[in-house]
This record gives sequence, structure tokens and C-alpha cells, in this order.
Amino acid sequence: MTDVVKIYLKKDISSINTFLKTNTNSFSPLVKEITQHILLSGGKRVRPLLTLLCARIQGKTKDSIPLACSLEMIHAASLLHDDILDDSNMRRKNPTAHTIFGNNATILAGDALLARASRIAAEYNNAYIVKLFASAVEDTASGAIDEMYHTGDAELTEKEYYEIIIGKTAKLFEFSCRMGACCENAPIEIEDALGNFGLNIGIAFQLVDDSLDYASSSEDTGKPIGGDLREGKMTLPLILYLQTREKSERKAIKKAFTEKNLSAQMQEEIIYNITHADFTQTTRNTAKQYIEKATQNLNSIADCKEKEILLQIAQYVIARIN
Ligand code: GRG
Repeated sequence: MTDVVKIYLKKDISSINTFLKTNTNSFSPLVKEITQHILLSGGKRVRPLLTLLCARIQGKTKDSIPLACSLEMIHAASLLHDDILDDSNMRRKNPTAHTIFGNNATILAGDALLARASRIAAEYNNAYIVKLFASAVEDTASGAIDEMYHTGDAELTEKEYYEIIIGKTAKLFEFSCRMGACCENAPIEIEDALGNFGLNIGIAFQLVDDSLDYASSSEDTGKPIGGDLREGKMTLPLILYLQTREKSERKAIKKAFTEKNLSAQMQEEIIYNITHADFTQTTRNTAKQYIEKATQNLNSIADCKEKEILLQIAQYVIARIN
């Protein structure tokens, strides 16, 4: 990103951080501690920035910071819940909330955060925004359940994989853009163009995430390498690798996933093969194709500073290393 863009976004990130801190201060002590643990621990703020930019493309009549923050709150609640489901100990180089506060309190704090987020969205007095907000939560949760259902499914197809990542990740990106547009009453064609842009960068974002899980050091990601494999998560690098193996080997891996006894040696071998056969790079290249689609989605939007920054965010999504 250029320095001009960084300076533009720095101001917004600072406003987002201030709102999140101030707003969560009013929770009861334990909910406040848990929600601030996740919200104030250095997230990239991609989703709320998309909301702000998509609102400003259309106009500047409303304060879109609270709405943008409601999307970051959905994201944060999903992370609180996700780390419990995955039994993850580290996020953003910090211990996860449930390892400090326990599962029960963390689940309920996530629920409180979701409820707070929906209240903030409702305060715009726009039923369509509330409908989009509800769809974002529903799609994210449904995608996560689909993913859970297919844990260890060594026969998962690429089509099924895309359905999962669209639900668990890309839809929230889509709705972050749509809700920004709606905040300024954008015509449906503009909302759709921005929504499709969000959907495509969301798919690319998850593809890069899935590639980084195999290819990036935990120094960069703050998470241990190969975590998805250990959890039996079927992501594109693993699906591409399995496509090159005999059915008997796929069956053996599926059995090991089901019995939760994928040996350390097997894990190392799979990770080695995936990185050395460049399935991580193929996954990144696929992400690039989605970024190209996203770029085209903005063709119908008139040139302006916000559009330029959205295009730079799209490039950042495929360049990122954490
Ligand atoms: C509470 C809405 C809700 C859902 C619960 C567990 C669950 C259902 C959903 C999990 C969805 C999930 C965690 C998808 C992964 C999305 C993803 C790529 C997260 C990482 O996003 P970044 O890199 O994180 O933007 P930072 O740390 O920058 O905020």
C-alpha cells in the first residue's frame, strides 16, 4: 500500500479502535475483559475498513464508524467461538480468550458481543441493514458448521470447499461492503457491485489464509504451522495434494483423521509434500484470480479516492504474509 493510503487508513483505524474500546467499556466486568481481549489485540480491521470505504463511495451523510465496528464485532465473536471449536491456544501471538477465561464465559461473551453489534446496526433505523446484518451472522455460523461436518473428510471436493469458505469467511466481507453501501442508501447496482467485490476478496482472503497455514512461519501468523492439518480441516492445499494420491492413501488419511491419530511423521510428510509440490503457491495463484474478479467488479464504480483504496486493499489481500 502507498504511504498516502496508509495515512488515510491510519486515521480510520484509530477511530475504529476508539469506538470499540469505548463501546465495550459499558459491558459488565468479565464480558468487558473478554471482549476487549479479542477486540483490542491487534486485528487488521479489514472488514470495518471495507464498510467505511463503501459508505463513502456513495456519500458522506452518516457516521459509518459504529456500523463498521458492528462488523468487526461479528468477526471478533466468531473468533472467540472458533478458537474454542478448534481448541486453539494462540491468536495474534496472544493466548486465546478461552485459555484465560474458560470456555463457558468466552462463549457467552461472544454472544453478548453479537447482541451488542446487532443493537448498534439497528440504531441506524434501517430494516434492510438489520436484515443484512442477520444474514452475515447466519451465513458465517452456517459455513462454520458445514466446515465442522466435513472435518477429516479426505473426499471433500473443491466445490464443497468453496461453499464452506464462502459461508464462513467471504459472506462477512460481502456484507461488510453491502452494509456500507446501504448506510448511504446506494442504488442496488452499486450495492451489488460492492457486494460482489467483497465476496471475491473474501474468497481470496480465505485462500491466502489456508495457504499461509502451511507455508508461513508462526513468527508471521502468530499460530503454529500446519494447524489446519492437525485439526483435520480440509483446505485447498490439502485437497490439491490428496487429488494426486492413490485412493488407498486418501482412505488411510481419512481413517487417521477419523480416529484422531494422524501421526507426527505423517503430518510432517504431508506438510513437506504440500509445500514442496507448490500447492501453497497454487492456492495463492487461485486467490489472485479472485482478486482479478474483484477488481473487475469495481468497473462500474466511478473513479474516486475510496475506489482507489479498495483496489489497494484487494492487492494487499494477496500480498499479505500474516
Ligand atoms: C458468532 C457469527 C458467529 C459465528 C460462530 C465459529 C464460527 C461460528 C465461525 C468461524 C468463522 C471464522 C473464524 C472464519 C475464519 C475467518 C478468518 C480468515 C479469520 C481471520 O481473519 P483476519 O486475518 O483476522 O482478518 P484479524 O486477526 O486480522 O482480525
